[in-house]
Amino acid sequence: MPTPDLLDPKKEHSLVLVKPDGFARGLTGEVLRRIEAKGYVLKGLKIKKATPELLDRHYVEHKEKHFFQDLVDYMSSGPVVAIVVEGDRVIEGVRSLMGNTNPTLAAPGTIRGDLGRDWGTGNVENIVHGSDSPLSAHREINLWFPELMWDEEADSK
Ligand code: DAT
Ligand code: MG
Repeated sequence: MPTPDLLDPKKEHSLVLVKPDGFARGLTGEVLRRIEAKGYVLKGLKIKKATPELLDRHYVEHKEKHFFQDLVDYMSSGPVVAIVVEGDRVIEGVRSLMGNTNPTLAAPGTIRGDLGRDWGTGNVENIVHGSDSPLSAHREINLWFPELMWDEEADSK
């Protein structure tokens, strides 16, 4: 059994980030409020200034995209709030709460739809990140919260 401060691997988790624009605009509480109001449980929370190295690994699937450099510059421009959220189908649920990647297309009622600003030239700001699959969530939580990860290999020895 995992000890209480480690994540229970039988439960679903998502890695959420309040990005530098969200943090700077004082929207951390608003993002947390929506997550908690939905019934999800917070399992980890920290403020962190992400290094380009961490972001390189976090956004590895976007390395070849045209917007990658803008994305890394923006994500390392100020502190982010990193959160581990737990709940049934939380990965899908947080994606629903966030809304479309592009804030202009995101539906009203979603975080990006209500609070995100239009993507002007070179602007990639959209307030929040949420893991898009169990595999990504595992990889991302390992990057941002290694101290919460249950070492399955060590446990089976
Ligand atoms: P999401 O954050 O909804 O999972 P994603 O993983 O496709 O979206 O992209 C990661 C981030 O990269 C996204 O939050 C903002 C930026 N981004 C994505 N597509 C973009 C585009 N076409 N132009 C500029 N930035 C983009
Ligand atoms: Mg993504």
